[in-house]
Amino acid sequence: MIRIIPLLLLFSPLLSAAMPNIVLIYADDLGYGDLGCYGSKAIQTPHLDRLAANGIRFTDAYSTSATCTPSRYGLLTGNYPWRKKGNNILPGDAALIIPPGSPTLPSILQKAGYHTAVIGKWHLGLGTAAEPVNWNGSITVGPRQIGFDYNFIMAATGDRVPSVYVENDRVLNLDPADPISVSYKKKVGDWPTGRENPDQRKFSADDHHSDTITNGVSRIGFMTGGKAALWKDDELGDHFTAKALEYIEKQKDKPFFLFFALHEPHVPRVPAPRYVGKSPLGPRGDVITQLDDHVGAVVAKLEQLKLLENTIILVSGDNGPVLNDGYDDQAVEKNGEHKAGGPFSGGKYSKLEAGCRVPLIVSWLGKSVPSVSNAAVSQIDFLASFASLVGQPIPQGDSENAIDVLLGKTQIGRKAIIQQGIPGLAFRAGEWKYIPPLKGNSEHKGKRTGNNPQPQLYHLTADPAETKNLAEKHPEKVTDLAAMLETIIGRNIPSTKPQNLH
Ligand code: NG6
Ligand code: CA
Repeated sequence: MIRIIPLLLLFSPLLSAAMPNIVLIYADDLGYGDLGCYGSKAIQTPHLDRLAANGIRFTDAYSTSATCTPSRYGLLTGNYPWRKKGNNILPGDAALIIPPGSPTLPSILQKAGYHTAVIGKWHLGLGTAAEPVNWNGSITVGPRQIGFDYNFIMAATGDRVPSVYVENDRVLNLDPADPISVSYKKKVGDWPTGRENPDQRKFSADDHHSDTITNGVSRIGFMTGGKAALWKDDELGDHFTAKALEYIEKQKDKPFFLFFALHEPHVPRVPAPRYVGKSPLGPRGDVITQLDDHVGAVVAKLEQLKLLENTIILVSGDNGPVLNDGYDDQAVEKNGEHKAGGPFSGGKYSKLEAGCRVPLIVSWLGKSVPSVSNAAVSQIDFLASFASLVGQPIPQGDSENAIDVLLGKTQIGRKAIIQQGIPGLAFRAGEWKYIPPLKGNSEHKGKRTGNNPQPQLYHLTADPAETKNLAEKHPEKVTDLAAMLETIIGRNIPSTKPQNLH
Protein backbone atom coordinates (compact mmCIF):
# COMPACT_ATOMS: atom_id res chain seq x y z
CA MET A 1 0.00 0.00 0.00
CA ILE A 2 2.67 2.42 1.07
CA ARG A 3 4.20 2.45 -2.38
CA ILE A 4 1.02 2.16 -4.40
CA ILE A 5 -0.88 5.13 -3.00
CA PRO A 6 1.49 7.89 -4.07
CA LEU A 7 1.52 6.43 -7.61
CA LEU A 8 -2.26 6.40 -7.71
CA LEU A 9 -2.31 9.97 -6.57
CA LEU A 10 -0.60 11.13 -9.71
CA PHE A 11 -3.62 10.01 -11.70
CA SER A 12 -6.44 10.64 -9.28
CA PRO A 13 -7.45 14.13 -8.26
CA LEU A 14 -10.21 12.56 -6.16
CA LEU A 15 -7.81 10.53 -4.09
CA SER A 16 -5.36 13.38 -3.68
CA ALA A 17 -8.17 15.49 -2.21
CA ALA A 18 -8.31 13.04 0.68
CA MET A 19 -4.60 13.34 1.29
CA PRO A 20 -3.87 17.03 1.63
CA ASN A 21 -0.41 18.10 2.64
CA ILE A 22 -0.24 18.94 6.32
CA VAL A 23 2.02 21.74 7.51
CA LEU A 24 2.04 22.03 11.28
CA ILE A 25 3.84 25.16 12.41
CA TYR A 26 4.66 24.95 16.11
CA ALA A 27 5.98 27.98 17.95
CA ASP A 28 7.94 27.75 21.18
CA ASP A 29 6.66 29.62 24.27
CA LEU A 30 4.26 31.78 22.23
CA GLY A 31 1.53 33.30 24.38
CA TYR A 32 -2.18 33.34 23.71
CA GLY A 33 -2.06 37.13 23.60
CA ASP A 34 1.09 37.53 21.50
CA LEU A 35 -0.53 37.71 18.05
CA GLY A 36 -2.50 40.54 16.52
CA CYS A 37 -5.39 38.20 15.77
CA TYR A 38 -5.50 37.24 19.46
CA GLY A 39 -5.55 40.83 20.64
CA SER A 40 -1.93 41.99 20.70
CA LYS A 41 -1.56 45.67 19.90
CA ALA A 42 2.17 45.91 20.50
CA ILE A 43 3.36 43.12 18.20
CA GLN A 44 2.49 43.22 14.49
CA THR A 45 1.77 39.79 13.03
CA PRO A 46 0.16 40.49 9.64
CA HIS A 47 0.84 37.05 8.13
CA LEU A 48 -0.67 35.16 11.03
CA ASP A 49 -3.56 37.59 11.16
CA ARG A 50 -4.29 36.98 7.47
CA LEU A 51 -4.06 33.23 7.92
CA ALA A 52 -6.50 33.47 10.83
CA ALA A 53 -8.87 35.70 8.88
CA ASN A 54 -8.93 33.19 6.02
CA GLY A 55 -9.08 30.13 8.24
CA ILE A 56 -10.39 29.07 11.61
CA ARG A 57 -9.10 30.83 14.70
CA PHE A 58 -9.59 28.78 17.83
CA THR A 59 -10.15 30.55 21.12
CA ASP A 60 -10.11 27.43 23.30
CA ALA A 61 -7.15 25.36 22.07
CA TYR A 62 -4.70 23.63 24.38
CA SER A 63 -1.29 22.06 24.34
CA THR A 64 -1.12 19.06 26.64
CA SER A 65 1.47 20.66 28.89
CA ALA A 66 2.90 23.96 29.98
CA THR A 67 6.43 22.99 28.88
CA CYS A 68 8.07 21.89 25.73
CA THR A 69 9.12 18.25 25.88
CA PRO A 70 5.86 16.95 27.35
CA SER A 71 3.73 18.92 24.86
CA ARG A 72 5.70 17.62 21.91
CA TYR A 73 5.45 14.09 23.26
CA GLY A 74 1.67 14.46 23.59
CA LEU A 75 1.31 15.99 20.16
CA LEU A 76 3.34 13.32 18.38
CA THR A 77 2.23 10.20 20.29
CA GLY A 78 -1.39 11.06 21.07
CA ASN A 79 -0.81 9.94 24.64
CA TYR A 80 -0.58 12.14 27.69
CA PRO A 81 3.07 12.64 28.58
CA TRP A 82 2.43 12.33 32.32
CA ARG A 83 1.52 8.66 31.86
CA LYS A 84 5.20 7.83 31.56
CA LYS A 85 8.02 8.67 33.95
CA GLY A 86 10.83 10.75 32.54
CA ASN A 87 8.76 12.81 30.10
CA ASN A 88 10.11 16.04 31.55
CA ILE A 89 12.08 18.96 30.07
CA LEU A 90 15.10 17.12 28.69
CA PRO A 91 18.78 18.03 28.75
CA GLY A 92 20.46 18.26 25.35
CA ASP A 93 22.09 14.84 25.63
CA ALA A 94 18.97 12.90 26.71
CA ALA A 95 17.85 9.66 25.06
CA LEU A 96 14.78 9.61 22.79
CA ILE A 97 11.67 9.29 24.99
CA ILE A 98 9.31 8.02 22.27
CA PRO A 99 9.84 4.30 21.74
CA PRO A 100 10.99 3.59 18.17
CA GLY A 101 8.29 1.83 16.25
CA SER A 102 5.41 3.10 18.36
CA PRO A 103 2.54 4.75 16.49
CA THR A 104 3.06 8.48 16.10
CA LEU A 105 1.46 11.22 14.05
CA PRO A 106 4.24 11.06 11.42
CA SER A 107 4.43 7.25 11.36
CA ILE A 108 0.67 7.02 10.77
CA LEU A 109 0.89 9.55 7.94
CA GLN A 110 3.87 7.65 6.54
CA LYS A 111 1.73 4.51 6.46
CA ALA A 112 -0.87 6.43 4.50
CA GLY A 113 1.77 7.33 1.91
CA TYR A 114 2.99 10.71 3.13
CA HIS A 115 6.56 11.88 3.10
CA THR A 116 7.25 13.31 6.55
CA ALA A 117 9.71 15.82 7.96
CA VAL A 118 10.55 17.66 11.14
CA ILE A 119 12.41 20.93 10.78
CA GLY A 120 13.32 23.02 13.82
CA LYS A 121 13.32 22.29 17.51
CA TRP A 122 13.23 18.64 18.57
CA HIS A 123 13.70 18.35 22.34
CA LEU A 124 12.52 14.74 22.55
CA GLY A 125 15.96 13.18 22.93
CA LEU A 126 18.31 11.30 20.62
CA GLY A 127 19.96 7.89 21.06
CA THR A 128 19.06 5.41 23.78
CA ALA A 129 20.09 4.94 27.39
CA ALA A 130 22.22 1.97 26.34
CA GLU A 131 23.65 3.74 23.32
CA PRO A 132 23.93 7.48 23.99
CA VAL A 133 23.93 9.77 21.01
CA ASN A 134 27.21 9.94 19.10
CA TRP A 135 27.58 13.57 18.00
CA ASN A 136 30.62 12.66 15.91
CA GLY A 137 29.19 9.70 14.06
CA SER A 138 25.84 8.46 12.98
CA ILE A 139 22.85 9.30 15.17
CA THR A 140 21.13 5.96 14.98
CA VAL A 141 18.05 6.68 17.07
CA GLY A 142 16.11 9.89 16.51
CA PRO A 143 13.27 11.37 14.45
CA ARG A 144 13.70 8.80 11.67
CA GLN A 145 12.95 5.95 14.08
CA ILE A 146 9.58 7.43 15.04
CA GLY A 147 8.24 8.23 11.60
CA PHE A 148 10.05 11.23 10.14
CA ASP A 149 11.65 10.59 6.76
CA TYR A 150 13.69 13.77 6.93
CA ASN A 151 14.90 15.91 9.81
CA PHE A 152 16.78 19.14 10.19
CA ILE A 153 16.78 19.96 13.88
CA MET A 154 18.35 21.41 16.93
CA ALA A 155 18.62 18.58 19.44
CA ALA A 156 17.01 20.34 22.40
CA THR A 157 16.51 24.09 22.78
CA GLY A 158 18.48 27.19 21.93
CA ASP A 159 19.56 27.55 25.53
CA ARG A 160 20.99 24.03 25.73
CA VAL A 161 24.14 22.61 24.19
CA PRO A 162 25.15 21.28 21.74
CA SER A 163 24.41 24.41 19.71
CA VAL A 164 24.68 22.67 16.36
CA TYR A 165 22.23 21.58 13.67
CA VAL A 166 21.55 17.93 13.05
CA GLU A 167 20.48 16.86 9.56
CA ASN A 168 19.18 13.33 9.39
CA ASP A 169 21.77 11.33 11.33
CA ARG A 170 24.68 13.79 11.31
CA VAL A 171 25.76 17.04 12.87
CA LEU A 172 25.85 19.52 9.98
CA ASN A 173 29.25 20.99 9.00
CA LEU A 174 31.14 18.96 11.58
CA ASP A 175 34.91 18.90 11.05
CA PRO A 176 36.06 15.39 12.01
CA ALA A 177 39.33 16.90 13.24
CA ASP A 178 37.37 18.90 15.82
CA PRO A 179 35.06 16.39 17.52
CA ILE A 180 32.24 17.47 19.82
CA SER A 181 31.99 16.53 23.49
CA VAL A 182 28.93 17.35 25.54
CA SER A 183 28.26 16.97 29.26
CA TYR A 184 25.47 18.10 31.51
CA LYS A 185 27.44 17.04 34.59
CA LYS A 186 30.82 18.73 34.39
CA LYS A 187 32.85 21.11 32.29
CA VAL A 188 34.42 19.54 29.23
CA GLY A 189 37.25 21.22 27.31
CA ASP A 190 38.38 24.77 27.89
CA TRP A 191 35.74 26.90 26.22
CA PRO A 192 34.66 29.90 28.28
CA THR A 193 31.61 29.67 30.49
CA GLY A 194 29.22 32.38 31.58
CA ARG A 195 30.16 31.72 35.18
CA GLU A 196 33.93 32.10 34.68
CA ASN A 197 33.97 34.58 31.79
CA PRO A 198 30.84 36.69 32.06
CA ASP A 199 32.43 39.45 29.98
CA GLN A 200 32.58 37.12 26.95
CA ARG A 201 28.85 36.94 26.46
CA LYS A 202 26.47 39.32 24.71
CA PHE A 203 23.98 39.45 27.58
CA SER A 204 23.95 38.16 31.12
CA ALA A 205 22.01 35.16 32.35
CA ASP A 206 21.08 33.37 35.54
CA ASP A 207 23.38 30.73 36.96
CA HIS A 208 21.56 27.83 35.27
CA HIS A 209 22.22 29.43 31.87
CA SER A 210 25.86 30.15 32.67
CA ASP A 211 27.64 27.06 31.37
CA THR A 212 29.49 26.98 28.04
CA ILE A 213 29.40 30.11 25.90
CA THR A 214 28.85 29.55 22.19
CA ASN A 215 28.23 32.38 19.75
CA GLY A 216 28.37 34.85 22.64
CA VAL A 217 25.52 33.18 24.55
CA SER A 218 26.05 31.16 27.72
CA ARG A 219 23.85 28.07 27.80
CA ILE A 220 22.73 25.16 29.93
CA GLY A 221 25.28 22.32 29.65
CA PHE A 222 28.93 22.08 28.67
CA MET A 223 30.40 21.46 25.26
CA THR A 224 33.62 21.73 23.36
CA GLY A 225 34.57 21.03 19.74
CA GLY A 226 32.53 21.28 16.60
CA LYS A 227 33.44 24.92 16.10
CA ALA A 228 32.61 24.89 12.38
CA ALA A 229 29.20 23.37 13.15
CA LEU A 230 28.01 25.94 15.70
CA TRP A 231 24.85 27.76 14.81
CA LYS A 232 24.52 31.51 14.91
CA ASP A 233 21.54 32.48 17.02
CA ASP A 234 20.48 35.38 14.81
CA GLU A 235 20.32 33.02 11.82
CA LEU A 236 18.40 30.15 13.42
CA GLY A 237 14.93 31.18 12.30
CA ASP A 238 15.98 32.03 8.75
CA HIS A 239 17.93 28.80 8.50
CA PHE A 240 15.03 26.62 9.59
CA THR A 241 12.68 28.52 7.29
CA ALA A 242 14.99 28.12 4.30
CA LYS A 243 15.05 24.38 4.99
CA ALA A 244 11.26 24.29 5.28
CA LEU A 245 10.84 26.06 1.92
CA GLU A 246 13.38 23.75 0.33
CA TYR A 247 11.52 20.74 1.71
CA ILE A 248 8.13 21.95 0.43
CA GLU A 249 9.61 22.62 -3.00
CA LYS A 250 11.12 19.16 -3.11
CA GLN A 251 7.98 17.35 -1.98
CA LYS A 252 5.48 19.42 -3.94
CA ASP A 253 4.31 16.56 -6.14
CA LYS A 254 3.44 14.06 -3.43
CA PRO A 255 1.61 14.31 -0.10
CA PHE A 256 3.82 15.53 2.69
CA PHE A 257 3.63 16.27 6.39
CA LEU A 258 5.92 19.00 7.63
CA PHE A 259 6.28 19.54 11.34
CA PHE A 260 7.89 22.98 11.32
CA ALA A 261 8.91 23.53 14.93
CA LEU A 262 10.10 27.10 15.18
CA HIS A 263 12.32 28.22 18.03
CA GLU A 264 10.82 31.68 18.42
CA PRO A 265 10.12 33.19 20.94
CA HIS A 266 12.02 30.82 23.28
CA VAL A 267 15.18 32.07 24.97
CA PRO A 268 17.83 33.04 24.03
CA ARG A 269 16.03 35.65 21.93
CA VAL A 270 18.43 36.91 19.31
CA PRO A 271 16.54 38.38 16.36
CA ALA A 272 18.09 38.57 12.91
CA PRO A 273 19.48 42.12 12.46
CA ARG A 274 16.56 43.19 10.24
CA TYR A 275 14.07 42.52 13.05
CA VAL A 276 15.88 44.41 15.79
CA GLY A 277 13.54 47.12 17.04
CA LYS A 278 10.57 45.85 14.95
CA SER A 279 8.46 45.81 18.10
CA PRO A 280 8.42 48.11 21.11
CA LEU A 281 8.92 45.08 23.35
CA GLY A 282 12.61 44.40 22.78
CA PRO A 283 13.95 41.03 21.58
CA ARG A 284 10.92 39.01 22.70
CA GLY A 285 8.55 41.06 20.55
CA ASP A 286 11.09 41.29 17.74
CA VAL A 287 11.44 37.52 17.41
CA ILE A 288 7.65 37.18 17.28
CA THR A 289 7.59 39.53 14.25
CA GLN A 290 10.33 37.31 12.84
CA LEU A 291 8.20 34.22 13.50
CA ASP A 292 5.34 35.91 11.68
CA ASP A 293 7.54 36.40 8.63
CA HIS A 294 8.56 32.74 8.69
CA VAL A 295 4.90 31.79 8.58
CA GLY A 296 4.40 34.28 5.75
CA ALA A 297 7.26 32.72 3.81
CA VAL A 298 5.78 29.23 4.14
CA VAL A 299 2.35 30.39 3.01
CA ALA A 300 3.89 32.30 0.09
CA LYS A 301 5.82 29.21 -0.98
CA LEU A 302 2.68 27.07 -0.88
CA GLU A 303 0.85 29.74 -2.86
CA GLN A 304 3.63 30.02 -5.42
CA LEU A 305 3.51 26.25 -5.91
CA LYS A 306 -0.30 26.37 -6.11
CA LEU A 307 -0.54 24.04 -3.15
CA LEU A 308 -2.76 26.09 -0.86
CA GLU A 309 -5.94 24.29 -1.86
CA ASN A 310 -4.32 21.00 -1.14
CA THR A 311 -2.60 21.87 2.12
CA ILE A 312 -3.90 22.14 5.66
CA ILE A 313 -1.85 24.69 7.53
CA LEU A 314 -1.96 24.63 11.32
CA VAL A 315 -0.21 27.11 13.57
CA SER A 316 -0.01 26.58 17.30
CA GLY A 317 2.45 26.52 20.17
CA ASP A 318 3.88 24.15 22.74
CA ASN A 319 3.14 26.12 25.89
CA GLY A 320 2.30 29.55 27.16
CA PRO A 321 4.49 32.60 27.43
CA VAL A 322 7.29 33.51 29.79
CA LEU A 323 9.10 36.83 29.94
CA ASN A 324 12.16 36.19 32.07
CA ASP A 325 13.31 32.65 31.35
CA GLY A 326 16.94 32.97 32.37
CA TYR A 327 18.47 35.69 30.18
CA ASP A 328 18.57 39.43 30.67
CA ASP A 329 16.93 40.42 27.40
CA GLN A 330 14.67 43.18 28.71
CA ALA A 331 11.52 41.16 28.12
CA VAL A 332 10.17 42.22 31.50
CA GLU A 333 11.38 45.83 31.39
CA LYS A 334 10.00 46.50 27.90
CA ASN A 335 6.76 44.59 28.24
CA GLY A 336 4.64 47.65 29.01
CA GLU A 337 0.93 46.86 28.88
CA HIS A 338 1.37 43.83 26.61
CA LYS A 339 -0.50 40.78 27.86
CA ALA A 340 1.43 37.79 26.51
CA GLY A 341 -1.06 35.41 28.13
CA GLY A 342 -4.08 37.32 26.88
CA PRO A 343 -6.84 37.45 29.49
CA PHE A 344 -5.45 34.42 31.32
CA SER A 345 -3.31 33.98 34.42
CA GLY A 346 -0.07 32.09 34.85
CA GLY A 347 2.11 31.32 31.85
CA LYS A 348 4.69 28.71 30.87
CA TYR A 349 5.01 26.07 33.66
CA SER A 350 1.63 27.04 35.19
CA LYS A 351 -1.55 25.02 35.61
CA LEU A 352 -3.62 28.16 35.15
CA GLU A 353 -4.99 28.82 31.68
CA ALA A 354 -2.04 30.76 30.22
CA GLY A 355 0.11 27.63 30.69
CA CYS A 356 -1.57 25.48 28.05
CA ARG A 357 -4.15 27.74 26.35
CA VAL A 358 -2.39 28.49 23.08
CA PRO A 359 -3.18 30.09 19.75
CA LEU A 360 -4.41 27.66 17.11
CA ILE A 361 -5.11 28.65 13.53
CA VAL A 362 -6.18 26.10 10.94
CA SER A 363 -6.39 27.07 7.31
CA TRP A 364 -7.25 24.98 4.28
CA LEU A 365 -8.01 27.19 1.33
CA GLY A 366 -11.45 26.48 -0.10
CA LYS A 367 -12.24 23.94 2.62
CA SER A 368 -12.03 25.68 5.97
CA VAL A 369 -14.81 28.26 6.20
CA PRO A 370 -13.35 31.45 7.76
CA SER A 371 -14.57 31.54 11.34
CA VAL A 372 -13.74 31.80 14.99
CA SER A 373 -14.29 28.56 16.86
CA ASN A 374 -14.71 28.38 20.60
CA ALA A 375 -14.76 24.59 20.61
CA ALA A 376 -12.44 23.14 23.25
CA VAL A 377 -9.65 21.38 21.37
CA SER A 378 -6.45 19.72 22.52
CA GLN A 379 -3.31 18.92 20.57
CA ILE A 380 -3.58 15.40 22.00
CA ASP A 381 -6.25 14.88 19.30
CA PHE A 382 -4.16 15.82 16.27
CA LEU A 383 -2.94 12.23 15.88
CA ALA A 384 -6.38 10.61 15.79
CA SER A 385 -7.84 13.45 13.72
CA PHE A 386 -5.28 13.19 10.95
CA ALA A 387 -5.26 9.39 11.12
CA SER A 388 -8.97 9.53 10.43
CA LEU A 389 -8.59 12.12 7.66
CA VAL A 390 -6.17 9.89 5.75
CA GLY A 391 -8.09 6.69 6.44
CA GLN A 392 -5.72 5.08 8.91
CA PRO A 393 -6.85 3.21 12.02
CA ILE A 394 -6.70 5.20 15.26
CA PRO A 395 -4.40 3.54 17.76
CA GLN A 396 -5.70 2.94 21.27
CA GLY A 397 -4.66 5.85 23.44
CA ASP A 398 -5.64 9.28 24.62
CA SER A 399 -6.11 10.78 21.16
CA GLU A 400 -9.66 11.23 19.87
CA ASN A 401 -10.83 12.08 16.39
CA ALA A 402 -11.60 15.80 16.29
CA ILE A 403 -11.12 16.36 12.57
CA ASP A 404 -14.55 17.98 12.15
CA VAL A 405 -13.70 20.42 14.93
CA LEU A 406 -10.30 21.21 13.43
CA LEU A 407 -11.79 21.81 9.99
CA GLY A 408 -14.57 23.97 11.42
CA LYS A 409 -17.44 21.62 10.56
CA THR A 410 -18.62 21.57 14.16
CA GLN A 411 -18.02 23.66 17.23
CA ILE A 412 -18.75 20.82 19.61
CA GLY A 413 -15.35 20.26 21.13
CA ARG A 414 -13.75 18.02 23.69
CA LYS A 415 -15.64 17.31 26.90
CA ALA A 416 -12.51 17.06 28.97
CA ILE A 417 -9.20 18.87 28.66
CA ILE A 418 -6.25 17.93 30.84
CA GLN A 419 -3.53 20.52 31.35
CA GLN A 420 -0.13 19.66 32.78
CA GLY A 421 1.86 22.20 34.76
CA ILE A 422 5.14 21.78 36.54
CA PRO A 423 4.12 20.01 38.70
CA GLY A 424 0.61 18.63 38.61
CA LEU A 425 -2.46 18.50 36.43
CA ALA A 426 -5.51 20.68 35.93
CA PHE A 427 -8.81 19.73 34.38
CA ARG A 428 -11.33 21.60 32.29
CA ALA A 429 -14.80 20.32 31.53
CA GLY A 430 -17.10 22.76 29.77
CA GLU A 431 -16.97 26.10 31.52
CA TRP A 432 -15.42 24.69 34.68
CA LYS A 433 -11.81 24.25 35.64
CA TYR A 434 -10.66 22.11 38.53
CA ILE A 435 -7.15 22.02 39.97
CA PRO A 436 -6.46 19.23 42.45
CA PRO A 437 -4.84 20.28 45.73
CA LEU A 438 -1.06 20.45 45.56
CA LYS A 439 1.50 22.10 47.79
CA GLY A 440 4.25 24.21 46.27
CA ASN A 441 5.13 27.79 45.44
CA SER A 442 2.06 29.75 44.54
CA GLU A 443 4.14 32.04 42.32
CA HIS A 444 7.10 31.67 39.96
CA LYS A 445 8.81 34.86 38.82
CA GLY A 446 5.69 36.87 39.58
CA LYS A 447 3.27 34.53 37.79
CA ARG A 448 0.79 32.26 39.51
CA THR A 449 1.67 28.58 39.27
CA GLY A 450 -1.75 27.20 40.17
CA ASN A 451 -0.39 25.36 43.22
CA ASN A 452 -2.67 25.43 46.22
CA PRO A 453 -3.03 22.94 49.10
CA GLN A 454 -6.80 23.38 48.75
CA PRO A 455 -8.85 22.27 45.74
CA GLN A 456 -9.53 25.03 43.23
CA LEU A 457 -12.59 25.48 41.06
CA TYR A 458 -13.00 28.29 38.58
CA HIS A 459 -15.74 29.28 36.19
CA LEU A 460 -13.77 30.04 33.05
CA THR A 461 -16.43 32.04 31.23
CA ALA A 462 -17.19 34.36 34.14
CA ASP A 463 -13.62 34.38 35.44
CA PRO A 464 -11.06 33.58 32.71
CA ALA A 465 -8.24 34.87 34.93
CA GLU A 466 -9.06 32.23 37.55
CA THR A 467 -9.20 34.64 40.46
CA LYS A 468 -12.31 33.44 42.35
CA ASN A 469 -11.94 29.98 43.80
CA LEU A 470 -15.47 28.54 43.93
CA ALA A 471 -14.50 25.15 45.39
CA GLU A 472 -16.12 25.78 48.75
CA LYS A 473 -19.25 27.13 47.14
CA HIS A 474 -19.69 24.15 44.78
CA PRO A 475 -18.29 21.07 46.53
CA GLU A 476 -20.43 18.77 44.35
CA LYS A 477 -18.81 20.17 41.21
CA VAL A 478 -15.37 19.57 42.70
CA THR A 479 -16.31 15.96 43.48
CA ASP A 480 -17.65 15.42 39.94
CA LEU A 481 -14.65 16.90 38.17
CA ALA A 482 -12.16 15.14 40.46
CA ALA A 483 -13.85 11.82 39.68
CA MET A 484 -13.81 12.49 35.92
CA LEU A 485 -10.11 13.35 36.08
CA GLU A 486 -9.32 10.23 38.12
CA THR A 487 -11.14 8.06 35.57
CA ILE A 488 -9.02 9.44 32.72
CA ILE A 489 -5.80 9.13 34.75
CA GLY A 490 -6.71 5.53 35.55
CA ARG A 491 -7.17 4.47 31.91
CA ASN A 492 -4.89 1.71 30.77
CA ILE A 493 -3.07 2.96 27.67
CA PRO A 494 -1.11 0.15 26.09
CA SER A 495 0.01 1.88 22.93
CA THR A 496 3.29 3.26 24.26
CA LYS A 497 4.55 -0.29 23.72
CA PRO A 498 6.73 -0.65 20.62
CA GLN A 499 5.22 -2.42 17.65
CA ASN A 500 6.40 -3.24 14.20
CA LEU A 501 4.82 -0.86 11.73
CA HIS A 502 6.31 -2.13 8.50
C1 NG6 B 1 13.90 25.41 32.14
C2 NG6 B 1 14.80 26.60 31.94
C3 NG6 B 1 14.23 27.49 30.87
C4 NG6 B 1 13.89 26.72 29.62
C5 NG6 B 1 13.00 25.55 29.99
C6 NG6 B 1 12.67 24.70 28.80
C7 NG6 B 1 15.94 27.39 33.93
C8 NG6 B 1 15.85 28.16 35.23
N1 NG6 B 1 14.86 27.34 33.18
O1 NG6 B 1 14.50 24.52 33.01
O2 NG6 B 1 15.11 28.54 30.56
O3 NG6 B 1 15.03 26.24 28.99
O4 NG6 B 1 13.64 24.74 30.94
O5 NG6 B 1 11.78 25.35 28.01
O6 NG6 B 1 16.97 26.87 33.59
S1 NG6 B 1 10.88 24.49 27.07
O7 NG6 B 1 10.00 25.41 26.40
O8 NG6 B 1 11.80 23.84 26.17
O9 NG6 B 1 10.15 23.57 27.92
CA1 CA C 1 8.32 25.73 24.88
